[in-house]
Amino acid sequence: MILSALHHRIEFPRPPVVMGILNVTPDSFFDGGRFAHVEQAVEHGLRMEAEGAEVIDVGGESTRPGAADVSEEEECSRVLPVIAGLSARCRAMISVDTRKPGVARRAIDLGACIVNDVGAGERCSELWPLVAESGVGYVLMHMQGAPATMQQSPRYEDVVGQVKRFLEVRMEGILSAGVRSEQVMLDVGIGFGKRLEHNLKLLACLGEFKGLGRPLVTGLSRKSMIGELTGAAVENRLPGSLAGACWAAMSGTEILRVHDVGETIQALRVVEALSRARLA
Ligand code: HH2
Repeated sequence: MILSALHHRIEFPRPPVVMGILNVTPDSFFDGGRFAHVEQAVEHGLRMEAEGAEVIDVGGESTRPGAADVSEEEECSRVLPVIAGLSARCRAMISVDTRKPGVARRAIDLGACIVNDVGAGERCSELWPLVAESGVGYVLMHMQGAPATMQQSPRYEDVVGQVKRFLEVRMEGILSAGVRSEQVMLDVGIGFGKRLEHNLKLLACLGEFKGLGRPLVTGLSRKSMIGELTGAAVENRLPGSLAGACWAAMSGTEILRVHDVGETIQALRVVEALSRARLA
């Protein structure tokens, strides 16, 4: 399976790609406000690259439950200088975590080669043609509802079946908008309009999404499901995040979206060595 994002090409199977999270927001649930200055943010991106991140995911709008919308101009003013600074200095792929076609377009002009669309294709009529014409990679993530209200009463009859069907239908839409399947990654959207039981079921059944034939992105780093399971506050959720990352890797996730790059890579190395030893 090939992932193609502008001039980058990754061939799977191989050990998971680590996508380092770089939020330049005042209010992200873990790193909000930590990288308020462009230089600090760029340095953090370079640090994650040095630790082994192959993708740096730059976000300018928090999508934590209850988060307020941010205007396009505000989002651009947060992410674009950081993307420009990173593209001048880092070799990792730069991803822009945005739901807005206008932000995505300007980020691509400055060197972003992946659009991470947690909006689940809600603005697909503008976003998908942009992805098709530019050749960037595209993460299609499932979300029920919108960040402001998504955790109020998420409901599913069959969460795995419904999320799978959603991703299948959206994949068809993407392809008919002219995007090549090699550009697409899929994400079940842990925590986006889902209760703990839904998140657990999706993670337990990640293998069922392998049949969709595209690389899976999984993001559970420090999320509230870990707090619900352990009682740990967000700053103490690294052990739970590492356990979740190892589980996702063993279930076949190709790309892991994490805050703690060096620690995750160390954990993944152990999983990889054990998987190899089992086959030897
Ligand atoms: N989770 C968050 C943001 N973007 N993108 C993908 N593809 N998958 C995810 O699970 C995902 C995502 C939320 O986490 P974070 O960026 O750390 O927080 P916030 O939304 O508060 O900025």
